[in-house]
Amino acid sequence: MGEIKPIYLEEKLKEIEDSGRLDYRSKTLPTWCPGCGYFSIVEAVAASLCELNIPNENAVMVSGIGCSSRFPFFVNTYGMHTLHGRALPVATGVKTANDALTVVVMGGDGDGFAIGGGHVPHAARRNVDITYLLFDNGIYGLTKGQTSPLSAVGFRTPTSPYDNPDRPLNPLLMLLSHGASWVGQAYAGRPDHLHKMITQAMAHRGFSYLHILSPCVTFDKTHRTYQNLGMQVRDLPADHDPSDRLAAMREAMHDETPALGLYFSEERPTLGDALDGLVEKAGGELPGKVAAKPARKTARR
Ligand SMILES: Cc1ncc(C[n+]2csc(CCOP(=O)(O)OP(=O)(O)O)c2C)c(N)n1
Ligand code: SF4
Ligand SMILES: [Mg+2]
Repeated sequence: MGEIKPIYLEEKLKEIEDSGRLDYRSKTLPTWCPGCGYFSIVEAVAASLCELNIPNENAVMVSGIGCSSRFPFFVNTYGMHTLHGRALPVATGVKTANDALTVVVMGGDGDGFAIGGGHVPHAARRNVDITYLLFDNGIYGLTKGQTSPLSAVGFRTPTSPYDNPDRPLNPLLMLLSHGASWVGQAYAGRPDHLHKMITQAMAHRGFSYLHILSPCVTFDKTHRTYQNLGMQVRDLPADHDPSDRLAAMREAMHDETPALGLYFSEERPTLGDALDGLVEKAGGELPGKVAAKPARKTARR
């Protein structure tokens, strides 16, 4: 058995300072409730931007409306806090206008699968080269705890005082069938794994969808709690083949015991590639691509 070492606060603070990831946090501190799962997501995104050495001015965070969608305020990058459910089309425009940018979309389960649900299939099938981080707390947090399309059956909320009778959607299965070229799942209670998954999702060329399970500690005391999720989540089987879409769909069917990890990944032309091809076919000239700023010389980790 390996040696167990205590972690001292001073050492931890020094490690965080030396890592360089604080450069990706803004001076605005998150306004989330203490204990909200979203804190580990902002930490993980900052760590991934740092690890991938993405210049702050080359990254754009685009969100909708919700507690989760406050995210762009808390990172030191460009950001757009758009309309409820409309982050994906805005992000598609940003990426299409300037392919050199790293565009990350974030939002809640209500934002993405209720009001914004119509946009998800199209971003996936067109393989827009952006990353979509879906913060799934199974509830409308910002508006004080109503059911969302991802709420569990039997969940009692202000909009379901006699228990929620509606079967939740299965977002992983949907994204796999819509044609997303990268699909994964992580849990806010496993921050190291979450960070690895976000890094992989951002590094993928094409539409990457990361489903992040995250407790709303204020409005859900019974279902998606740290205690319940801690017992439910498992890793994808070690022999899972992420190039096999059908195998990924079979795994996604086990939504009672959600598996964490990379479900599916494939390389295929992006929307940007298709548009460039279209310009060429029409005999037009491609405008000079805006050059990406060079990555920082050394990763400060
Ligand atoms: C067009 C429109 N409809 C409704 C609302 C009210 N509203 C704001 S956030 C929200 C849902 C938030 O839930 P979710 O997207 O899951 O994010 P969370 O707060 O849980 O992170 C709703 C219904 C709104 N702001 N705009
Ligand atoms: S209401 Fe829920 S989702 Fe919103 S910040 Fe508080 S704990 Fe997080
Ligand atoms: Mg929510």
